[in-house]
Amino acid sequence: MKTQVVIVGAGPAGLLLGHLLRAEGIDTVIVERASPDHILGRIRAGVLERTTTDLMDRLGLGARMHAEGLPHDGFHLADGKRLIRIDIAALTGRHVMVYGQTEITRDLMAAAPERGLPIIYEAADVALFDVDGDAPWLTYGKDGATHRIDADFICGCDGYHGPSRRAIPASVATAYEKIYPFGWLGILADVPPCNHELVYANHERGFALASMRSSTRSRYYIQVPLDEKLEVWPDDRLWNELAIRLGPEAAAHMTRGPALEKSIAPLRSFVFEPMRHGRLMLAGDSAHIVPPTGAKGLNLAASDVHYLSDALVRHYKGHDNDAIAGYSGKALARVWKAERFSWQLTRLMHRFPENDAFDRRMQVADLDYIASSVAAQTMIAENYVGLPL
Ligand code: FAS
Ligand code: PHB
Repeated sequence: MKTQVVIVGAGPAGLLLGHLLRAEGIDTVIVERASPDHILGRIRAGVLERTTTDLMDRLGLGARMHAEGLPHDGFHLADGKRLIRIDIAALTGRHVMVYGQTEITRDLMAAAPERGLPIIYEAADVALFDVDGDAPWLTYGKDGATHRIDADFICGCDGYHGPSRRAIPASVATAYEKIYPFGWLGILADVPPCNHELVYANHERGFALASMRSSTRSRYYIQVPLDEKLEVWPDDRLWNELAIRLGPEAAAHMTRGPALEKSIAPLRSFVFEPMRHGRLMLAGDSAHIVPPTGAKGLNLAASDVHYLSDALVRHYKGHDNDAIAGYSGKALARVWKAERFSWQLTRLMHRFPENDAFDRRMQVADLDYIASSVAAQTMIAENYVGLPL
């Protein structure tokens, strides 16, 4: 098969990019390892920046998001005693949209057939070739045969564990990584949220987050040791711990219920440079990972795709090759600012094993300062809603 752009990965980055290119008449194929059900079974992000919702609107695929999503004008930081509201609407003039990544993925997958965006699911052993030439190609296995796709460009949207990043020679690449000494244990339950907005809590016992997917479905997280096993967290123990860590105000309104899903995710900060090598471009988690504390992961994938689709359209429509050459630098400038915010909020809100009493007092003083300073709250708010593109 020959096409203009072949995309590896049908997560949010690959699906958004594929739709944006097809909307401009650029021939595009997506090659995805998993089945649609497996992709939709992954519970991930929940908070969308305007960057992401604007892309869905630009594609004319935002109707369900606006009908079922929850616009939020603020969120809370908690220190075990009180809630500190960050009024993002008053401080930035913007809001965020609470609408699960699963639903974004569902909307994009459903629209692919009618928009001429072929997605090859259950494609095994994807391998990339000649990415530094001007005729890259890839192979994959399906139905007992090996298939080849030749393209002008390959876009690696295959997440942290995909093959695309590894097709860039180590001699030209630099990877930056910080692995946090804890993970997040998440629970999804069909119970109403304990608060109408998100609550990020730093408690003596550790971090907790009260989030949601709708007015009847809640998503909660607690910080757990890296080697924690799900088996030691039956639902009752988890609900009790959430009530303690989120503080009395949130706990008073907490409804308990059986877990629909429970999982532990490790936390890391990771950036891979460059995000382009020859005719291979990386977007989303294939190039960077943030701890979910700042709700940036999915939204960074969207901003990468905003820049990358623009560069590819300029290449094909305006014969402007500078845009392709400039993609990596442009995307990384925004990536590093989101990495900073996510790292800063993670340090502020979590208990690190090496933290001593002084470190704890610094966190408490930090939260106290934020509670009293519009400037401090504005810094947090403008990063949370998403910095300008
Ligand atoms: P994705 O990982 O979503 O998609 C990559 C796609 O490539 C997948 O469908 C995968 O099957 C496919 N693929 C991989 N290898 C392949 C191969 N060899 N061949 C073909 N296809 C291949 N972000 C937040 O903002 N908030 C959160 O709460 C949050 N929670 C998260 C929890 C977990 C457990 C994880 C892993 C991530 C979480 N994230 C969160 C971040 C997450 O939302 C990502 O930022 C987002 O999925 C990025 O989208 P993609 O870049 O498309 O990568
Ligand atoms: C979620 O709802 O899954 C969520 C929300 C905000 C975050 C992380 C996760 O910062």
